[in-house]
Amino acid sequence: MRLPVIFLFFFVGGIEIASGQDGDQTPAIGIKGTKCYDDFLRPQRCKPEFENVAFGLQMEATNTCGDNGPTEYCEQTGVAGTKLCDVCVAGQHQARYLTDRHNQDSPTWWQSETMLEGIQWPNQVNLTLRFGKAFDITYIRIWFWSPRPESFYISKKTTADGPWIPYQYYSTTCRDTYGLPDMQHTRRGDEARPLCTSEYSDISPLRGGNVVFGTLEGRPSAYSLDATPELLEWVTATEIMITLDRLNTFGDEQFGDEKVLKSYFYAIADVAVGGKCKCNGHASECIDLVDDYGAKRKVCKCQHNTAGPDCNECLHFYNDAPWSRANTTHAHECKRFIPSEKIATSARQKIMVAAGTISQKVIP
Ligand SMILES: [Ca+2]
Repeated sequence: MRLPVIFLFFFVGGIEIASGQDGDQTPAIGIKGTKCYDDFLRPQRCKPEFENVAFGLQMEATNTCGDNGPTEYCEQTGVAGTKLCDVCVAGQHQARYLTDRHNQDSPTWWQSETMLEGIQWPNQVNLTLRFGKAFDITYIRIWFWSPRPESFYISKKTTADGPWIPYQYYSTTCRDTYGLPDMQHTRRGDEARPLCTSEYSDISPLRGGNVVFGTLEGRPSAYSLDATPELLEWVTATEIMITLDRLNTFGDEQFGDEKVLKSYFYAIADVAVGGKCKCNGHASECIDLVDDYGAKRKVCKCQHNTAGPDCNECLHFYNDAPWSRANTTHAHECKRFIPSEKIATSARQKIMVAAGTISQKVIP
């Protein structure tokens, strides 16, 4: 049974939190960025617009129906003994359909091979999405075209060559499969850790079930995000991976009937990632940069005399103070560096003035 659409949004230091599990909308996309200077040209914290970071990005799948030759699959109708079968051929349900324009009336979808080809625990299917730079992620929404899995999890990277960090587990068997308790909240001071919930792992609905992972949901310090470095790091990702571990079944696969095995597979119509290009409060937009090899990637259009892909350093000669992230009360604009020799000369002259060895007039 489909549950009503429930999305809760609240603003915490400029980051929106989405929650709720069943719904057809992609929430909050399109919120405009904020300006880096006010009307009096004073620097202020700024952010790029809120977007679906996944849209149009090619997701990679470790398994796709049709890639190893035509794959017959049968649809779950929910009625025993009644199965409509079809054949998936190469290109028909490829991974690019995970992140194309989502039309819920006639969706396109990615689909795996079936249980007959060995798709089931402990064999995994991984779906990977690389952003090419850091983003502040608010939610990840997965719109299933098959029943939701019995067990799957989301992980992320925060640097290109860093490790995969678990983000969220979904399982009816949290303890047995992932060694975690089934819970939906963290404790204050221990908030950057993944949770496991069994709430969204039923075999029903057979089609159209959503899972929305709000990165700050159930984390007490979400209300003071700016003052919580571990959560600022928690929402940061350069790539995400969805690992599909175990299919949901009606238990009828144990008899080995081919038609039954062909009726179990993963299918996903849309993956949306709501977030903002991470610029540490120093840019109001991200722009596409084409490298020498023609590859396109996003970089922040840095303001406040900052530089780097995430405005994560000061411009050359603007190191008067250490680089810092902008916050609601202070933009932490990088200031022009005054060479130490000049400072030393100035200090020396002040000492000489104090000592009465030179006149005040000679000091510029
Ligand atoms: Ca699609």
